Amino acid sequence: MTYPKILTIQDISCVGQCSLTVALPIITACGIETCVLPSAVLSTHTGGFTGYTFRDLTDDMPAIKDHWVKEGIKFDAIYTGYLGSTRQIDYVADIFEAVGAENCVRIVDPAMADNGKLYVGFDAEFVEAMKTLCRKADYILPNLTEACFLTDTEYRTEYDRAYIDNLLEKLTALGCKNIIFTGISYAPGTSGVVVLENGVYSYYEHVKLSNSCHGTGDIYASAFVGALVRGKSPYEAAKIAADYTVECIRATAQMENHWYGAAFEPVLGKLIEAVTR
Ligand code: PXL
Repeated sequence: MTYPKILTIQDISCVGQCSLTVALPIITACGIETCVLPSAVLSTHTGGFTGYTFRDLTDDMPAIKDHWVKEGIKFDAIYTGYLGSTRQIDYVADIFEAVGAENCVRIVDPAMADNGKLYVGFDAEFVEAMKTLCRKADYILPNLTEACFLTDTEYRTEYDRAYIDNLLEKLTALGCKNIIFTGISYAPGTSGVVVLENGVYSYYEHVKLSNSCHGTGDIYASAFVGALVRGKSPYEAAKIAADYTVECIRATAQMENHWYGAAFEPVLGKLIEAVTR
């Protein structure tokens, strides 16, 4: 059995079922050694809580990288999510170069926006820096809002295939290689994921549940990374991640007052089954 080692760089939101508290268990459950570099520590995520603490860890990054280089530590994949500052993006680009093993797969989730808006704390300068990181990735996983910010395109809630194709063309022109474009709905009651692999378009449609949950982008990206690193094709990994995310949203709908995240734990078994099949 191959035993890949990956590095994920994103924040620790101590409470809130997102970023590292989602990525670490999900990727680990896929049978992959998962190393972490926390970009920041927050008491909760920023989507709906107020008064949260925020400890930016940007200044710790160069020394952590230097230590890994000294130890000869290399990763088979590097996956980035929510990053704590614009300056941090330069350090992450450096980490991509310094500790990527031969054939290292670099996956960037440009986690910075949803529902037409940037998350609290992000600005145009951050978006510009994120464009440069996306160019360095083998896979990016934007939602519709993030794709619009990355391409300076107007965000629409109603759209057609031509609108999505235009976004894909602009992302490709920006230098993005393979694009896993989540939450794309062409018909009422359904949603789906567009996979643009080496310029070839495919689409996996799935049911759209009425309750949307915070943090599903992180669940999706983590499951995609887990399946991809386990050797699934990009399309198969995109499908596995979509089916798993739908199960998480369904499980959350059974719960009262669970507004801040999605219950990914009770259905982890289904993901393990899908990646090991
Ligand atoms: O799920 C994305 C995310 C990650 N980390 C923090 C966030 C968010 C979204 O709001 O606030 C801290």
